[in-house]
Amino acid sequence: MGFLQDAPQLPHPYRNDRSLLALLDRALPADRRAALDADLDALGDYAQMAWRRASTTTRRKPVLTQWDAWGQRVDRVELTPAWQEGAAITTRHAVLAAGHGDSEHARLEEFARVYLYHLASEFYTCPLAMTDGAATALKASGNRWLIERALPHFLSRDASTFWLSGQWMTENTGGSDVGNTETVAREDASGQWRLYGRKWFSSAVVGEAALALGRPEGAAVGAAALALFYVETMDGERRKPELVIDRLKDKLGTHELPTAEIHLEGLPAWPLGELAHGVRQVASMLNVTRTWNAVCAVASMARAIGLARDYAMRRQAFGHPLIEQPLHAQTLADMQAEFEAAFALAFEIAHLLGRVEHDAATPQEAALLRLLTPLAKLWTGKLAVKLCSEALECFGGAGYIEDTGLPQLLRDAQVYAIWEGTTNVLSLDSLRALTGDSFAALRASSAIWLDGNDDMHATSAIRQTLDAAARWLDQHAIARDTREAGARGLAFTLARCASAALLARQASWSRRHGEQRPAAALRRFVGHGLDRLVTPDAGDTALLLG
Ligand code: MFK
Repeated sequence: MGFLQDAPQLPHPYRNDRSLLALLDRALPADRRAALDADLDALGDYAQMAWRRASTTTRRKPVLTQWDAWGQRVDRVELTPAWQEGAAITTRHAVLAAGHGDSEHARLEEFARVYLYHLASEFYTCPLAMTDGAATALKASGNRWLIERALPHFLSRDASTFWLSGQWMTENTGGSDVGNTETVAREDASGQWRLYGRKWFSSAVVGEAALALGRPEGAAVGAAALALFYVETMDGERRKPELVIDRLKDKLGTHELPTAEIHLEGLPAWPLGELAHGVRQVASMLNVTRTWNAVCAVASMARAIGLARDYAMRRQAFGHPLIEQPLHAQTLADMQAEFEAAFALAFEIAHLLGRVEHDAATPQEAALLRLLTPLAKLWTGKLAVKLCSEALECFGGAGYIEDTGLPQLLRDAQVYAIWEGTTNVLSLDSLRALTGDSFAALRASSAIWLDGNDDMHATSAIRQTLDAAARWLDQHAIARDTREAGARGLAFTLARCASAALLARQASWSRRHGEQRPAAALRRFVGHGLDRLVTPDAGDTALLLG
């Protein structure tokens, strides 16, 4: 019995999350903060229930049944209990609807819910993210008919009328290079557009609608000629026959999420706007789903660290609890500092998104949001893998054993760096953003966030690293290859600087309220270094790959 160990317990994800509590206390007016409490508390309860349920039941995957016993094509997908509860939890706690309220704080209030719901939902948040993105893209399109038809469903607070929407972009010819999309849009004799093609990753196949890219028949090749269409997938209780599910994917993680390969065989479709520039039209959706990605990545970090910390207080080794062992405590604190910085960045883009959408933002903040969105997505995606891996190690061998529920954290985290644009695609997107005023906006905003901060070492490290980034951008202004090869290093550097400056803002506020932890997180995070700039050497790259 010597090796019998206490299982880690999940601390209440809302009541015990000091980063979330401090953020909401700082950023929200008191009345809005108070109004949010009940939903967040309930979502925290649900997360604890889901963790206990997962620990005591055999995990299941969705099952696709393509044919019934009598030879009818049915394409029925059986879902896990968390997925079956998804619409009820989402609508009861206004997870999506909150983000489309009439306040500049709406997005922050939405993403606080998302953060708490994400892991308990078993990645039901993936189609929720796309539904949110679809709602945003529809609003941006100004297409009154589609807005009136779909938005009441997407933002419903009633499970019986709630619809999920997908985002059908990826094809086996295209992947990240969406311009290679082969799906064709044809107008039939009645003037109805119909889509024909194959979508290779569809994560909302159980939804009722989707936004899909297609090339109007006869249009030119390339991304600019693609158009963005709205489709519906159901005819009453039955899936439309023009939508065929070929199979569910067998993935490394996110097993409860039924990601499918599908065929469109003349599925009726409605263009959102002009019959071109679909990528530009879908960009507002991508920036929303990338925000979800960042917030969900920090939710995974919080879960991994929360469990590792709890376990460190229970597990005795070498005569002491792990938490009292200096190197273990150091490791956990290092993880906590990185997490707090990532948390600050992810929620800053959430809050900024709401400010921009409600015309409460300055032009500087709008430019800043355009840059911080890819930075937050790419950096939190990578960090989630690193921290979940480190957290598993904190459990020793138990972290490698499936029925502890811990390996799933790492497997699932790997997806954050891939979907919604890989680290490299997002690094190149941040270069795209830097062609505007966004770097100047980052410097000016950082100066504001650092105002009143008394950690002179952190302040000077952030300023010096931003100066170094500015020099790097100047040096590589012309040489496109070097700039692209170094884009990842630049992106990590800017993400770390922005996060540090945001932590400094939180530290100043928290110190005034008697809380020293964010200041310690800032010191530790800056101590890990901010500068990740590289000067690529094309000759060495060729030698290494030759
Ligand atoms: C639990 C968390 C939930 C998360 C949800 C998970 C859902 C998972 C499902 C998926 O994974 S869906 C697939 C995800 N796929 C991608 O994210 C695509 C990756 N590729 C890119 O992001 C490319 O950068 C992109 C296709 C968007 C653009 O590449 P292109 O074809 O080279 O386009 P181009 O010419 O650079 O840009 C076209 C226009 O869009 C330009 O505007 P203009 O036409 O006015 O010049 C760009 O400025 C604009 N644009 C591109 N990205 C933008 C943007 N505008 C604003 N924001 C952006 N991010």
